[in-house]
Amino acid sequence: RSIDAFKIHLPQVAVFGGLRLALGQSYTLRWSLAGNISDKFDCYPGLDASREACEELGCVWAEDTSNLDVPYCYYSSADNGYSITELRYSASGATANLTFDQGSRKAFERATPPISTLALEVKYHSNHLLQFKIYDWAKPRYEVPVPLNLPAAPEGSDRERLYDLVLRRKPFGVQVRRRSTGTVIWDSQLPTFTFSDQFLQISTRLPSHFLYGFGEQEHRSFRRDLAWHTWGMFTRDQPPGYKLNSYGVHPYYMALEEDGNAHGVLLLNSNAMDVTFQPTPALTYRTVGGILDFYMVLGPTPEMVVQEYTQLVGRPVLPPYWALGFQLCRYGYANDSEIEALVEAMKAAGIPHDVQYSDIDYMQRQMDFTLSPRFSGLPALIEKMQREGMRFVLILDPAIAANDSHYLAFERGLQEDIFIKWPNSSDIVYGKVWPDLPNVEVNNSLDWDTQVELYRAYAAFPDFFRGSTQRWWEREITEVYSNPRNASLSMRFDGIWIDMNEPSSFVNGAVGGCRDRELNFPPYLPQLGSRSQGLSFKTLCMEAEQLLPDGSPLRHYDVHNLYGWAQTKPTLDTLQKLTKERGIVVTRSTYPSSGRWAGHWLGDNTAAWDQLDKSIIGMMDFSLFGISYTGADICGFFGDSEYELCARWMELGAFYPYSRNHNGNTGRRQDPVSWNSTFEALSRTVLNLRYSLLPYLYTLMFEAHAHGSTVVRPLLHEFVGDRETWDISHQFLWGPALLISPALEQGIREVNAYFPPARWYDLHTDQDVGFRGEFRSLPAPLGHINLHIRGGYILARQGPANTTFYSRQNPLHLTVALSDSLRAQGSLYWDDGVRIAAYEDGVYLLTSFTATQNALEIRVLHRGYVDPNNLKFNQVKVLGVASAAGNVTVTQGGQQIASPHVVSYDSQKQVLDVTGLELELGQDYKLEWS
Ligand code: MIG
Repeated sequence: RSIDAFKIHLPQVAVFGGLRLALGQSYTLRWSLAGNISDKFDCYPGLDASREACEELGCVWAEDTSNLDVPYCYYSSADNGYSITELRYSASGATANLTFDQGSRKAFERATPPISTLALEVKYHSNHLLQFKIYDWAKPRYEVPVPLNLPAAPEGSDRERLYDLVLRRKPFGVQVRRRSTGTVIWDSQLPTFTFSDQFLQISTRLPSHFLYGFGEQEHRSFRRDLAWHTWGMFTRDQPPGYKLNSYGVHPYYMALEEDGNAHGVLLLNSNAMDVTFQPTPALTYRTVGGILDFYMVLGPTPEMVVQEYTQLVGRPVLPPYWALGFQLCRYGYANDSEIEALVEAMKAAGIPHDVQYSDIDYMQRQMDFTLSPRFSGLPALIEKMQREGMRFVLILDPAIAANDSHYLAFERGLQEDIFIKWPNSSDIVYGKVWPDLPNVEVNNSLDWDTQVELYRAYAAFPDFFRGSTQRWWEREITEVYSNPRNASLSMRFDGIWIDMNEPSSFVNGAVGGCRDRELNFPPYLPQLGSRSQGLSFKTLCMEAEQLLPDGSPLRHYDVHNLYGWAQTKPTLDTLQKLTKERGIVVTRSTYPSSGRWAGHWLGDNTAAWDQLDKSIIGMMDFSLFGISYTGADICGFFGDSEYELCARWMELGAFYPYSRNHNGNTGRRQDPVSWNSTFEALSRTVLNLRYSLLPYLYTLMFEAHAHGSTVVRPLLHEFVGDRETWDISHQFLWGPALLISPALEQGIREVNAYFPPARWYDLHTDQDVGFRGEFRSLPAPLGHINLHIRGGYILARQGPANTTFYSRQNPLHLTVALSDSLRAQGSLYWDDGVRIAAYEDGVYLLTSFTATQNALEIRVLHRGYVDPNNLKFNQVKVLGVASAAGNVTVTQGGQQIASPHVVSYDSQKQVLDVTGLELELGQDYKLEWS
């Protein structure tokens, strides 16, 4: 029944009277908001609307000059023209038909006729996972060929499901409620819903204003701003910039409900799309093809949402241990001697340096699988570095030069029919990327388009969906690793960096242009920028044809967003086959599930202060997407870095999981040995600190891989009960236990940091900070990054060294940070650092640590690996011990053992420090003190 609200004299209070709700009965109250501008759904998105055009669509025109972002043209009624027929519920979901009432065409439906009958399928996959899918009832349409891990048969039970589904018949809508609270987390019964061949639109009301995720886009705060913004999603070679859609696509969000429960929603669609946020709160997806295939996970905690999402799309790869070391790269090294000199200088300065790269400079005319004469010493240099414990990563681009008559990679690609062609044609779609024509002298002073025209070769694009392409790719890479024609050219790389795989092209569409207007300029062009170029801006024509392994054709239009995704797994497979080690692939373009095989750097940022906090937000976004090995180019890619900026960036970058200083080819040098000795010292200090924490970081990487937890962890993931954390963008955690509060602005020597409600210890001084649940200004002189350990946790640490090859042989130690209740726990995952599938094969060691105020227990949970270096814990430091402690005894299996150690207690710091211990890794121990 419905009642009216009446307003009393208090502003913004609605009172509902005369209710008569009987105690002991359940009710839901729902009320409508009259004339609320935030309730307007845009009826004329992305175009230049006018009153006439709007009214012709059957919508309402109202110019709102108070806020230019509010749509002028909006839907006037709730109807969307679709209604449910043939509804059938089953124990594990529902099916229905959606029928369109041709009489009710409005808005986009006038231009693009809606499909008259749609099929709706709802599946309760498990207690926390729900799928609903809307597609053409009569005719198969393109569906995303990315495999998800779905239970073969529905799991869980009706009784324990976290959600309830309500289907609204007319107008059609899906509502999902969290059963425990009644909160409606999804409600698409809205006028926007429509489904035509090239325009699919669906909106949902959101349960709160706390929305996170969607990518890859630069945005200003971790929490998305719902004040009328539209964000495009289409993979593009687009350096980070506000509101621009960059390299990858993740149509995935996490939302918090008002009570802190969290859920995640994936739209499995790979067409060009955009999403509009509005303060209703609501959002609207608009995509130009495919179907609407939604997956919802119900947490209920933010961390569980990531675990459930990565269970669905696949868990993040476990990088080799060395990949957690510091890495150096630049575009524009002149020759191998320059790299060698850099490596020597880093060594001489004693700055940790595990991984060195070469960018496309090593190639001849920027052609894959070739070696420039300027880099003829590279094969030997790589091996020399490896003998010293370092690792080397090479870059590869997808586009293959097509103008050389004797370029093997192209010839063999032709033979094996691997390149993307025009539809129904045997002609290759040629673009242009980096490969240069033979016999040209490049004049860099010419403008870009002229250079592309004069110097760049035609380039063909391998279609990584095909089995033939995967085999070709493997063979070409193998011949770089072991050159069958000249063994001395073999380059024994340890990792592969795949760039330009959006795919990027320097001509729009193809040399000579595209042919199919409908596909390159669909009736609705998502808000991606560069309207005049349509979808083929900086990439291939949308009509270009790709093939699935079974030979069925796909339009680039549908699979554009999957180009980098399709290249990633074959690259990792090849790398592992060659090196027989885990290795790393770092990819620029990603899609849901890319994290299973690769890490991601955040692309061509600029050497500017505003990029520091953007990198934190970017990494936190990718944590939600299940890609945990991430980081930005430290000190900035474009432009000249500057001393203080680069110094602060080294401090922050030391806490990127993927810690690489990478530079564009025009800026000044920015590696740690390019400044002065103070800079070197600062880099050394912060990287040594990073290295000392690598056992903890590696354990987090393992947990992400095994259980899907996050590594770079937003504060709200640990403290969702504290609403202050829902808005924190400038600090992050490593796992549950280490709070990182970097300095992000020029000239500042203090950082205003938030301390969530827990006990916190300064990592540098071991002291309890003595405050919580508030912002505090902390000293942050240059060279100092604020780091705090959370009470209740134990960090495994290890002495640093110039490379992880050596640091892995150093003694281990434990930092035990006691909680308020004087307890702490932690764990250490350890394996040989490189073995493929070490965890899956059980060839690892997992040790747990549990402490109280007078005891520490070290217990091996899984003993599948024995470290050859005879590693020992030689120090245990306990923070927060309030009264004098001493008299340490060590027992094993209940028997006290003689064990060397020295005890000290600092009453001012409240730290018990036990040194000189010799506790073997892989053994159980109990330490007790009085
Ligand atoms: O068109 O390989 O993002 O890291 O240094 C630029 C040269 C191509 C873009 C990558 C960047 C890399 C650069 N590449």
